[in-house]
Amino acid sequence: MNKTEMIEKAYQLAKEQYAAFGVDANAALEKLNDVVISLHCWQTDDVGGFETPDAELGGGGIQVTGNYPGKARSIAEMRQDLDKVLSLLPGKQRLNLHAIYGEFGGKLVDRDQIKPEHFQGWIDWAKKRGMGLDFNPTCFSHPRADDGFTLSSKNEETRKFWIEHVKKCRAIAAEMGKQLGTPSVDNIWIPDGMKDIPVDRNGHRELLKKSLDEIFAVEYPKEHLKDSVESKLFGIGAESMTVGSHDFYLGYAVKNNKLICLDSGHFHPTEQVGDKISACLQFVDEIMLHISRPVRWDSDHVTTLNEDIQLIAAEIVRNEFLDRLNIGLDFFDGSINRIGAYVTGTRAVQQAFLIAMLEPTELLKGFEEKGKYFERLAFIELLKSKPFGAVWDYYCLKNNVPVAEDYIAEIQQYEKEVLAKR
Ligand code: RNT
Ligand code: ZN
Repeated sequence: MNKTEMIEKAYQLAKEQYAAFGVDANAALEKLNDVVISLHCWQTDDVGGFETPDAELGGGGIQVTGNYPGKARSIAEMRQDLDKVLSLLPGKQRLNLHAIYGEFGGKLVDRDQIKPEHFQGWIDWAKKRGMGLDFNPTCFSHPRADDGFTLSSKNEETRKFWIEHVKKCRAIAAEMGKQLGTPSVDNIWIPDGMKDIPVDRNGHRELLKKSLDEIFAVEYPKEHLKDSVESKLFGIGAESMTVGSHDFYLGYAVKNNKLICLDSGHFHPTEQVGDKISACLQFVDEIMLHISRPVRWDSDHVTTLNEDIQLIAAEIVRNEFLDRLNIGLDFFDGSINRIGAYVTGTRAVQQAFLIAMLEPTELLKGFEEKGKYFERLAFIELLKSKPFGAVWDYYCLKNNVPVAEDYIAEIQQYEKEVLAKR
């Protein structure tokens, strides 16, 4: 039997096992095509951006560790890397850009001066690939953010500067959405917070609210732009207070009809983003997700197929929430092959969705509603050993992307031929 025959045979057997629970594996694979993941561009270069030749991530309470060779040094290299990543992923993706990844033509264009023209190259790039784009203001790695405050700064000049930046970002994102025919999510995250016990929490939160109100006073068509706000519990060097906490932004999003962005690394370790989805969706229309993996003090390890991610996917699939979720990733690891980080992390999230789609939800719900909690638990455990891997392999085969471990060799080859020469 050759490899293809083996994959097909394994799939047929797996299909029968799922059918015994009333699950149609073919239908699950069909549905998996609706899971569109927005790839965060910043894993290509450790959140450096290309405003200046030597730009690096600085401050903002986030960090990239590691110095693995092969980091993208230009937008051309970044695009080459992204194309490699896309070639190794089944299904559909979008691209999530940060403002520091504009094409500024070697000139220093300050953040309050950026324009859609600086991103036209990206729009054309995405159009050619049939992809949508998402966007993010960059309110860090800048002298005006060095004191730890941006939109909630008590320095009026600083605050105005960042308001202008975020306004420009919304205009850029709206233009992306307009040209690409799919709304662009513009996600606002700011690092504002304090290392040590603050006294005027309220003052900063009033300022942040005021800044956001001013930013959102400009209206754009919904078909072009969706605004989202991202909360955080704490950052490195901002351990005692984050101005944009979850309470703050959830309140803001509900009151002002915005999207709430839930980053899985931004909560207390015992909280689960999967649990928050159905809570938030009672009150907001849509959610933006930053799927990541928190490990101790770091919120941004490469995603793996862990229980947190599986709960997120299960909650979305069980409730048919896919069209209300904008799924993005947010991890940055400079200590391993960066292309490998993308592909492993994205495939893990896709697998979580596949597992969710192979769940006999009605059966489990039936146990739950009858109070048969032992049976519910037993089935949840049983499902863990069902052959979802065979279904996944078949999906990759049908999508003409490397199956199972084959993608590893492709990345090793790319490292040898491209990355090692940088
Ligand atoms: C930071 C936030 C934010 C950033 C990116 C680079 O804690 O998660 O989303 O990771 O904007
Ligand atoms: Zn995030």
